[in-house]
Amino acid sequence: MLPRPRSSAAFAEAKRFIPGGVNSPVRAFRGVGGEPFFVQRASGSKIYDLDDRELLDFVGTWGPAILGHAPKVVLEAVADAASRGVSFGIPNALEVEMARTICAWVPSIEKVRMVNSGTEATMSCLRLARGFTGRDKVIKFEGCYHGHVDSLLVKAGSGALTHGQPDSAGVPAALAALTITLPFNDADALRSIFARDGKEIAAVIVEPVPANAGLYLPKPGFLELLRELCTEHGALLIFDEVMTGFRLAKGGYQEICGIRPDLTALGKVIGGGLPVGAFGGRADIMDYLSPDGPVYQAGTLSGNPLAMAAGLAQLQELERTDAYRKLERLGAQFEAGTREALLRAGKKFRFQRIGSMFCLYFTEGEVWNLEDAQRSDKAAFALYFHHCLDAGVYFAPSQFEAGFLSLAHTTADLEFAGHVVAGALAA
Ligand code: KE4
Repeated sequence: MLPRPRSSAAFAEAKRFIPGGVNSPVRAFRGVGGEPFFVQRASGSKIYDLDDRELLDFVGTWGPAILGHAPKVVLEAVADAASRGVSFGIPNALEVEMARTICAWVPSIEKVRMVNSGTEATMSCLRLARGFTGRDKVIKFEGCYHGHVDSLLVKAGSGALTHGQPDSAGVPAALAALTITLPFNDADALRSIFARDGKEIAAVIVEPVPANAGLYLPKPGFLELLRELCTEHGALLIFDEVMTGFRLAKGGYQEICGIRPDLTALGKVIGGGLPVGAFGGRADIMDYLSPDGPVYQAGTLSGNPLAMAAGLAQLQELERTDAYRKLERLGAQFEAGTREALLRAGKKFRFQRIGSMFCLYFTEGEVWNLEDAQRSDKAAFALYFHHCLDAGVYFAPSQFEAGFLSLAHTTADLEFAGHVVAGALAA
């Protein structure tokens, strides 16, 4: 690992005041060892660390940077909005424009409410589903991560999985007992749980493309079965599209798979890099929210004008530039480069991709669920990660995270990444 003296000094200082030296656990590099670098600035597909090293970025602040870092359209929109004030706590037109855009882009969303993070979005979906159905039990899938919601920090993915805390301390056993966890893609397990508890289930929450244990895909028919069983038993289907929303298609993965969830959680891309989440769905359900309905949900900075301006500018740019076709082309090029590198190194590791999201698992077997993903060789992944980082390519610092491409990635960037990956695999 190359020395990064300025980042090391900054990290030592950070650890004096911030738990683990980070404001979010996955940033601590515990999944790969070593210390995190500190960012000085970022632009386009590149990040520049405190030691003035340039890094080609495949994390994209965990998904929001779909246009690349500091896109001009977003910076200008934020500056313009800021000139009129940074927060009002009173309705403003930008909130309505964002709500109208989301409802136009995601057909299953008839009404939507803005929040400040993906966690708030999923947490609100859960409370709303329980309030609407009058039921308490929820189903989630092992390895799926829906933010640090008490009810959903049960066999969770992402940082919880990386740090071996999929069942976090501090979550009351009585509450965790209301959360049923099943293996993803296991149709039999799903059928039997609904046969046993169907009338007690308020909702099923799922990442339609789980990307918090690396990246794996739904087997044909699995999400359709989920929709069918929820409808049959009066449970709500919640798609957590915090990561896939506006990333895989204008209408998220639900546009691709053609399944209409009852509620959808959104985040990341929608904020253009500023703190934004949202949740929406059927109007009859959303109208259960305060002030019209009995389910309380609120937020001082929800619909913040700067965040709305940033998010709208990003979404409008995606629509203007035919983004999803370009992102698919970039993804295919990156995949071809990675597969060629694997071939040259004589490695049969599992590369999985959808659109601009990908994961290279250090296992040769297929990966359809958490159990498959955990067969990966984490130590080998850590060596690969640091080899790439030292060579100037930054992948997610955990085997249990997805990687992201942006519209700022160039053909030259991807060719460079291919060479670095080949070197790391051959090391
Ligand atoms: P936030 O509360 O972190 O904005 O969103 C939580 C969340 C909800 N649902 C899905 C599908 C998510 O992927 C996330 C957050 N993703 C992680 C990355 N795997 C955020 C990175 C972090 O925790 O620092």
